[in-house]
Amino acid sequence: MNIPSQILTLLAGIALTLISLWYGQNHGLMPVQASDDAVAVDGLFNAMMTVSMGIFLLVQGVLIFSIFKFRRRAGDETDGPPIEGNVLLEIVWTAIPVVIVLVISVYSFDVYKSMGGFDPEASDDPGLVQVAMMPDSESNAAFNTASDTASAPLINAPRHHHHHSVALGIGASPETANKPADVTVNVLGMQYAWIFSYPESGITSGELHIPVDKDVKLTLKAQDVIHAFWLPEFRLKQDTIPGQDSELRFVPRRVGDYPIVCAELCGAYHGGMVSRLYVQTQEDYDQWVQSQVALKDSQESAKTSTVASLDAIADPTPNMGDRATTSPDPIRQQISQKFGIDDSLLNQVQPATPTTATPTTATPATATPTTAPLSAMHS
Ligand SMILES: [Cu+2]
Repeated sequence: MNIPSQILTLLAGIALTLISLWYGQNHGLMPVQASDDAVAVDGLFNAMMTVSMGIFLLVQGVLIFSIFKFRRRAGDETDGPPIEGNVLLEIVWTAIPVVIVLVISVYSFDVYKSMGGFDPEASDDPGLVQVAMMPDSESNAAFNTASDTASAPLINAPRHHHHHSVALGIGASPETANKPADVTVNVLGMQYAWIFSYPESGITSGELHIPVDKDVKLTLKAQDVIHAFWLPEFRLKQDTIPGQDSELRFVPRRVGDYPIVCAELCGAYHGGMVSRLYVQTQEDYDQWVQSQVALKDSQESAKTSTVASLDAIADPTPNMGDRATTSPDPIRQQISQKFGIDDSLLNQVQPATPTTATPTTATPATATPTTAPLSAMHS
């Protein structure tokens, strides 16, 4: 049975297409999709993988086929035929990549737009900014004399409209445009940590918690050098730049915890600049916020008592008369006199025994931590 070469070529083309289409969907190179942005980005990535696989198989297939088909036979000492150029072939293999690149550019533009990359809040109109940044003296003067006076306000107008800090990054998607985000978190990148603060509840955390299926806006700042806030499972990455805010706005779609990575070599411990993102149900998220608020309150009261204790220790006016009256314990009185330690300090280390203590000194430091050392000092 002799199959014509056209049929064989057609079959090879069909096989190549099917393998490429399958591989484009099953390459397994991406982590889970935790946001709508991830689905959109993966669509683009899979399309590029499909095309790449097709080209790879075509080129390698022709190469391997030629190695066998056109190999030197035994006893053949002749030169190959002198082939010089083929205009049609040149046109075809230039046109195909041009079409591929154009399609991918339009597709990627569309994906970027759907993610919110062209949100006016997030990425400002660069044309207006450039005009506003032109040097006053020469360029504007030249521009003004060359054009009619009506166009002059157009040049100067952007300067007044861009006093607010211009954000970079992924902003509101076309669906969420003109709507405030459900949750806003301020992200501060520093050598070598991410700090997350929640303006609504006033809490600060080293890990990021957000509720699932909610429109989340992260405002990104950098304290020292450029970092990059990268959420691989969300297909989102944005530089944080000192002095210029950037933004990431997205909707988490999958409950779970995910790595947060710094993707900009920012110093010696850049590799350790990792944190976790917890996407939680609304109930779990609310519970976490409440626990953090409670933690913050308890930390603040502890801080206050520590400050009061430190104030008492730092008080530079020990009084001999007071010491005698507030220190009836003879042993402590001896220590106090011998080493010149104020008795109120000894009181903190070892409260006076109940039998000998007077009411003013017997107040245990733990009962009312904010006032006990002070009252002992000033009694
Ligand atoms: Cu970093």
